Amino acid sequence: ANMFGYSEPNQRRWSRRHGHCAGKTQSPIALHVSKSIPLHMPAVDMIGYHNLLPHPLKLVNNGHTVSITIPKLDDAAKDNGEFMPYVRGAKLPGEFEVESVHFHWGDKNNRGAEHVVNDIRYTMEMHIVHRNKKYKTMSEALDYADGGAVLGFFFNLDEDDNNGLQAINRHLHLIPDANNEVTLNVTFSLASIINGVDIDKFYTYKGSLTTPPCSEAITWVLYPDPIPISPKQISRFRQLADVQDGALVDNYRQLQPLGSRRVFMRVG
Ligand code: BO1
Ligand code: ZN
Repeated sequence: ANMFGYSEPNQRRWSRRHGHCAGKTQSPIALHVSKSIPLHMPAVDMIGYHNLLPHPLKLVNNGHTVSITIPKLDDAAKDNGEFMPYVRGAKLPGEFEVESVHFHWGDKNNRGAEHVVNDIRYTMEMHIVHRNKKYKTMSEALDYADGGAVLGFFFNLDEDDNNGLQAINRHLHLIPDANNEVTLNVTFSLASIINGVDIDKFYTYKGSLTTPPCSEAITWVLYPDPIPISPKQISRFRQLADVQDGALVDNYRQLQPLGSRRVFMRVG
């Protein structure tokens, strides 16, 4: 089983079983406007982000995070003209189809996000995980530097509920323990969750999965403009249980060295 823990001593042991976790291009990192290279590049094209996601959507507590797994389209759906949402543009090396969505959050409001933006550690970070269309499966894609793209979004506390997030949030009580899953009967769009974010403003760099196997296969795109989440909504995440029946909180990896990499920031 892919067991791993987020305590500091546990994170230091990840590379024993997963050698890539000790690599030189790991994620997450600290992002700074003053340390980034301004670049004229197109924004990310998010194609089909307004479409309702295909059925049956599954919401899973896997003990490390809450993940929305998006089913592959069958031939009938494809014949019907349906397609998976995908992204291209910016510095993405190809077209990337959406695979899943998951979250990283804290036990306290001042932590939870994986990337740190201009010295701010936000309350939560959402990852929309995509696979390069030239690879058939995510596990195949993770063997290649151009295999994956993750769009990262940050959340900060606001008194009002975030309506877009409610489609997920109101089902969290149905998956209290590790390995619980529920099929969502209501569907929703990716655009509804990121509604309001300025998608023209982002950082991008080459990095890795932030969990074992830490594959160095990811083009990261991070949107610094945070999305609101209410105290009640974040408390639902914090009430979930992890693999060892403790609270599933602080599921974020320590910052990794930038090394010789460069971070780019879009300028119009
Ligand atoms: S993250 O976005 O860097 N936190 C991240 C971390 C781990 C994965 C994805 C994103 N894991 C992979 C699994 C695959 C699975 C895929 C899509 O997620 O290794 O087996 O297909 O859900
Ligand atoms: Zn993640």
